[in-house]
Amino acid sequence: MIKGITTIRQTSDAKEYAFLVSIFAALGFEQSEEWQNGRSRGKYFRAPAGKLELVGGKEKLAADIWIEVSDLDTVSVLLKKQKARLVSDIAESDWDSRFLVVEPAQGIRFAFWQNNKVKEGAIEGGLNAEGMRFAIVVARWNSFITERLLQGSMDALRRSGCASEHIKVVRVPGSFEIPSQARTLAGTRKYDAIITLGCLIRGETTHYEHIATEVTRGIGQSAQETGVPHTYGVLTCENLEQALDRAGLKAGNKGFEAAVSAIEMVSLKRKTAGRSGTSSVSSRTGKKTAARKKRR
Ligand code: RBF
Repeated sequence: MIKGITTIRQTSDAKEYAFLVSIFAALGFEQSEEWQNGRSRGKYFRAPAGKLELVGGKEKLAADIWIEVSDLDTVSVLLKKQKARLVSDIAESDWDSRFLVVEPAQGIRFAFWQNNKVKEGAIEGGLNAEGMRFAIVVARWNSFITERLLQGSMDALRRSGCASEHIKVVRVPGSFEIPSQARTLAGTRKYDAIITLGCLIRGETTHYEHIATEVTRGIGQSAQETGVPHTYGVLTCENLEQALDRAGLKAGNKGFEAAVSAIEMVSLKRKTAGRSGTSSVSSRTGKKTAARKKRR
């Protein structure tokens, strides 16, 4: 009998209508064609699921439309980019979630929220690097940037519990040389993951695209051939300013992020690789497994 729920908000003028449409489009909602009749127009935005929730008690609700998302941080960034008025930025709720409230038009409020609990049945890697071994391949070209990426990676590994003696840093001349060295290191089976760091700047490099493509492909190929996780911290930037941003200023440090991803991938591999897992080094002890010994 019941088929669906639609909630409608009436905007006050064409400008407000266009603004709200642009926000919901930017957030990635599935949207319909616009309908029009003599007096009005409208467009709907569809979410994968909907429900009607009744609440009792005295708590004052922050909004009457609650949109559940998988990545609240990105929603916050997108809303700010769109210059939508945030009533309150991300805060913890007392029901194991985080939420923010936005009022992009006078009197029209939405709360976006994300459940803190990992979905049941989903497997994710952890971020404890104790006992893990990493190799970091770093290009000397644009060392002003790549050394900062390296500092970021070391910082992430140490903070996550990786012992300094379990981190091997290997320098290569430029980004083009990263894949072959990564492949060599992965082949030794001494490392749980390989972190690759480099910096290509379009302004300086006539054949920028070719190098970037080759480096990316080569690193991916090494990961696939060896089954050893490789993470990608090779910046491909338009200019030095952009590179500086990504090496520790505005946009975070991509070396740090590459190291965190490496830890997560090692942990994930330990959880998901079955008996036929491609690694022939015991992920926990670093000792050769029976399968490896047999092959020799
Ligand atoms: N390596 C980088 O890591 N980043 C660069 O921006 C970069 N630009 C280059 C520009 C030219 C014209 C050339 C010839 C090389 C460049 N390289 C760069 C070095 C390259 O990755 C490699 O180390 C050398 O070509 C030696 O094989």
